[in-house]
Formats: sequence, structure tokens, C-alpha cells
Amino acid sequence: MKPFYPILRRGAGWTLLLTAVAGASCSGSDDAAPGPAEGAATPYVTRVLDFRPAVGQFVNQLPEYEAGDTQETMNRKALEAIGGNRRGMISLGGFGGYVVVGFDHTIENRPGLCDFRVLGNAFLASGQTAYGSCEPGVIEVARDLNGNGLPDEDEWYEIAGSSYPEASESWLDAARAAGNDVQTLTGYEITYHRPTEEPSAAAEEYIRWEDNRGGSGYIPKNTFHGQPYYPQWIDAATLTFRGTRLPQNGIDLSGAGNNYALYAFAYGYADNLPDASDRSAIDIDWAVNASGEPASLSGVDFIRIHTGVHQLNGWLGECSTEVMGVEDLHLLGVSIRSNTVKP
Ligand SMILES: [Ca+2]
Ligand SMILES: [Ca+2]
Ligand SMILES: [Ca+2]
Repeated sequence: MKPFYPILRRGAGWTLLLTAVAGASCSGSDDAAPGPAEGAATPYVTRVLDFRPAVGQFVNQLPEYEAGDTQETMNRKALEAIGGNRRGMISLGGFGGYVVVGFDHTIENRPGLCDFRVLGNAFLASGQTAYGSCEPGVIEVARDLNGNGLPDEDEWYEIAGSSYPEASESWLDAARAAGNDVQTLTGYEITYHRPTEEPSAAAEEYIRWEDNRGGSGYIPKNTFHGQPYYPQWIDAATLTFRGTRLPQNGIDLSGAGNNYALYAFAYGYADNLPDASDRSAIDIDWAVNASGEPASLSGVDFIRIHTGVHQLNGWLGECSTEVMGVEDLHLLGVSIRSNTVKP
């Protein structure tokens, strides 16, 4: 049976879901009026329209699920974490999990300059420039062209990062040699199954997944995180996510499964490079349509981030993108030339 509620297929169902969620959150006190607010613009997130992590070891903890929570209250908790300049953290779980955020103004696309960055907890290992904890999230942007205060299906565009539409990173040969799947796959789709029972200890065959390329497997439960990994406020028996999947960037330097280095992508992703790095900044000019052609947006009103890598990294667990906020670089007076980030 095709699940209705959590399905992320780009179609009417998703739009309806967003409408329902955003409509509900409009009654919340934190929610700014949709659209630009003259003179009152803040550089940060003011709305969380949809927080929908995939399964993962930090899910139901970042933010914390409590009995009785609903999609609306979890959206609010996500906003409490990453709204404004609070720099709390939400985890998007494994591949496909996502958050959709909005602002009290349109983030302007200034020619030749990067326009925003998504904050995360990525860092580089001591003394290293190539790897560390890099868990890239794919970024999509929407311009509210019809002015309804919501991101509609036909308003989304993907930020073409360094591995779009094909993988292109300096470390791909090493990753391939380590046995990684190093393809970029657009239109990748994965379905996770709610476990029939919650194991009390670590379990290898914990949460079953299948993709639309004939692949399948399990997300294990590890010894460090004992809570349920499947989002507890979602009743559906399966969760399906769809989007661009990036090359697997975790390489076990030990060869024994205990020292995973997560390699950084060159540019264009969330939670991939330290927030202070210019290469974490995004130029709206990189947005492309489904055919890979430039979207030519004058600005963006909504940003969607999903975990881009589908990989288990030994005791580190599944790759999961974390989000800590978004910054409008222009409102903060930060000038980063786009051609210094994307050569
Ligand atoms: Ca720009
Ligand atoms: Ca719209
Ligand atoms: Ca992270």
C-alpha cells in the first residue's frame, strides 16, 4: 500500500501536506506573517514548515519527542532549536530526512556573491583539510512566486553542489577503492519500515529499508543510543523519501572498521564544511531546475535541506545531516565572492 502521510513524492500529496502543516503552524505565536516584512527582516530562520527526519540515532532526541507530540509540535520544537540566532541543533537522520524553513523576508540573490549558508556541526579533523565530520545535506530553494506564503511544488530548485549532477570530488578514487558507492543519483527514493518491536539492546537488523534501485538493508541500532530511531510522532508504517543521493564519503582509514573519515565535498552543501569556511556559503545562482538548467532566481523564500548520503560508518552510525540555523549573508554584512567558492 502506498503510504499517504509521509510520502515525499513531488506531487499533489506533498503540497497538500505542506499546506496543512504550515496552516496549522500559522496559529503559533512564533510564526511571522508569510512573505517579506519591510523593515523587520532578521537574517535567520523564522519558520519551520516541515521537520521530517528519516530514521536515525539522534531522531526523537534532536529535538526531543515527548508523548503526545504531533507534526505541528515537532515543527515548533525544531524552530525553537534553529530559529533566530539560537544555534540549537536538529538531526535529519539518515538519507532523505529533511527540514523546510522560511524567513521573514526574501533572501536576495546578489550577482557574484554567495547569499546564505546553512549552519551545521561539520568540522575537519585536527590538522586536516580534506576530512573530518562532514555529513552533507542537499539544499533546495523555493521562491514564493504565487505569493501564497508557502513553497509550492513547482517553486523548488536544487542547489547544484560540487557533485551535481555527477560525482566530482578529489577523494572519489579512494572512496571507490574502499568499496563505497560513489555515484550521484538524482531521483533516488528510499523507504524505511517501522520496526514491529523495539529492541532493548543494540540490533543489527533494526529498521529495514529498500530503495528504488533494487537495494535493501537495515539501519542498525547501536549501543550508544537506545531510544526509538523511527520518528515517533508519525503513525505511518513506512516512511518514503526522495531526492538526490550523493556519493558515499566515509572511508575507514583503519581498514578495521573503527576509524571513519568523512570527506568534505568541495562546495554547495549543508553540514559539510565548518560554518566559518567560505566554502559553506551558497550562491542562489547555483540553483537549477529538474533539467539541470539555471533557475535564475532573484531571491529565495524557503530552503529545504535533506541528508544527502546513504551510508553506515561503523560505530559512528549512519550519516546524518545536522542543521543549526540559516544565515542571510547580506543582512549580516558578510561578503563572499562566489567564484572563490566555486572556481
Ligand atoms: Ca548570488
Ligand atoms: Ca508559493
Ligand atoms: Ca553532522
